[in-house]
Amino acid sequence: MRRAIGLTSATALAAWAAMGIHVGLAQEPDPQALEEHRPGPGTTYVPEFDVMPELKLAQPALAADLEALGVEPLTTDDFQTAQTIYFQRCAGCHGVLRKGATGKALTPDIMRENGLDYVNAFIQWGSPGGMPNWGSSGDLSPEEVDLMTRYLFHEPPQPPEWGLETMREHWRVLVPVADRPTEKLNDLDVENLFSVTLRDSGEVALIDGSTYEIETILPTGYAVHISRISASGRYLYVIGRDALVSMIDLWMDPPSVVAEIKVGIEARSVESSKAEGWEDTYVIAGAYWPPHYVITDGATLEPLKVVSTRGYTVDAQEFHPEPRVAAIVASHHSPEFVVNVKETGKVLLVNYEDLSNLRVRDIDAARFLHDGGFDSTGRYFLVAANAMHQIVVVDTVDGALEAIIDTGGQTPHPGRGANFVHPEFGPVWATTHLGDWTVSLIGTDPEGHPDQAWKVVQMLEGLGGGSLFLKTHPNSKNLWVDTPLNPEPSIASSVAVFDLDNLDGGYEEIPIGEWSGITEGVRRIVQPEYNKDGTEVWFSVWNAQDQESAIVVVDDATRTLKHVIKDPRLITPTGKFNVFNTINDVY
Ligand code: DHE
Repeated sequence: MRRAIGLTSATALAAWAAMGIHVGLAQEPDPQALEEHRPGPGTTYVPEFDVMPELKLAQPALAADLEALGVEPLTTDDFQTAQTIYFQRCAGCHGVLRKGATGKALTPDIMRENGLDYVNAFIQWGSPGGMPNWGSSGDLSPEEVDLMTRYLFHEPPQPPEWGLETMREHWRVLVPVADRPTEKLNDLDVENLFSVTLRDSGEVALIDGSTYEIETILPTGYAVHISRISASGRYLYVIGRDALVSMIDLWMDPPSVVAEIKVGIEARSVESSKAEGWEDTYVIAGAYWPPHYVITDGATLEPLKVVSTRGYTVDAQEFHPEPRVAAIVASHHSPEFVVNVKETGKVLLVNYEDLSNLRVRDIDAARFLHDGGFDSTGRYFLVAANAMHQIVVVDTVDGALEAIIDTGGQTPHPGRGANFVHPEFGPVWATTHLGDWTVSLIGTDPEGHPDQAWKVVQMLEGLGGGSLFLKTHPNSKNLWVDTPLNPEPSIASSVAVFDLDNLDGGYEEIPIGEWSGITEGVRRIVQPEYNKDGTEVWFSVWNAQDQESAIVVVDDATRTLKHVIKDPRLITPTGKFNVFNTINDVY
């Protein structure tokens, strides 16, 4: 018989009280405390392992004394269900191997020290440290809370590694280089093409920036995360969450996938070499699992070099078994990729001149690096250490840490950020925040404006928390900021726009969701992206898979609706990448 885990037992209440939460006479936390622990944008916007839940991982052997501890063994079905829930909800913070990341380590030895009821209370009620209240919020049923409690007392399953040989087995050249066109065969204005992620259908749409026509829709990996373009502008590389990199030849008529490689099990980043003399030579992809990056041939995606990111954290200098690769960018100045490693907090400058004698400059930054972009000169790379509420600045010319800045807001999330010249403080780079309504402007000109360099020179107040991306363009006087994860639907479906000449004047709220003409769904508005000339800004209206979505094109100068792109094939559009702006890091 399974032992019921009593949440109102003395142990559970002690656990809750130990977390510093008021426990009322009814033996349940008061509603206000509970509300503070609801999963919010900050706690739910963490890596989800979408592909791993599907894996049939071997169930580790059972510890002999588990039953004596009151933990009923898991059946094979229970194990698979718990594994799915764990990878979807927990692994992002606690790690695939449960050794801890932004969340605490959850290994069976620690569970045993805490005891069954304590662990159960944690999952049920959450904690002031940021653990969401999965049970009392209704996200997990009582049976699932019980199941997850028991799961944590079992050894974690070990997902497979993914070496060069496995990669080669998952590498396909669909159109060999010799069979590809020697000149552009289509009449597309490639520089003003947009590559649009159709998240839930596992495709990208290529949309003409002038006619708004969907030129083609191509099958890719699942939920492509980003698109990057080779320096020549010919090849488009996309990476799915399932770590499948697809290489699209934009010279073909229509543009087609010419090569594919699966570089691991879970991934988010891909980039192409951009330095002079190295245009289109290499592609790099970074994985969440296994924790590594891979350099491939730029024309065929043949895997050439796999490098693990396992190692020691920047602060405590403790070993971390699964440091995920977050943002990767290519330096335009030198033959280097800038690789950001989340859990160790290191920025790696990977010099690709000699892959057999790889030179990697290992820069101590801050933990949990996520997303970022260059300043307007392309010399400095700015990346969010989001859980530390900091921005790290790396000088890619000197190859050294330049600064670590407290942004003043909660959980910076810049995307690639936004560069413009502030009327008072000179060149700045902006980040929005996931955890509050602020936008921070950081001075980026150490020579011309030394007093402002690497300082937050101004903070703007936007629509609300749950903001992910912001964008401007050198030809624009606007700064657009989205709020797709705000819990209030009217805010999630609107954006804020600031006048760069009058930043103190506050924002104008633009109801993009309403402009789309779509009446169903939350209509989350995500990721502003400019056309090549900087005269239009495009927004995704991101609804659920079975609901209508769209792309809304706004005239930048007048801030008025210009066009709505609707098509039944536009399923869950999220990221959009204009070819010219992406190659040249214009943002
Ligand atoms: Fe992203 C960029 C990781 C959720 C849309 N996202 C990035 C980057 C990383 C990352 C590491 C930087 C890549 C680079 O520059 O090389 N994203 C993650 C996560 O771990 C997270 C939090 C959860 C997950 O499991 O993936 C996550 N991201 C999302 C979403 O839910 C979004 C809104 C929709 C989606 O498609 O999944 C989303 N992420 C994006 C977009 C970019 C991005 C559109 C690129 C923005 C840009 O302008 O460069």
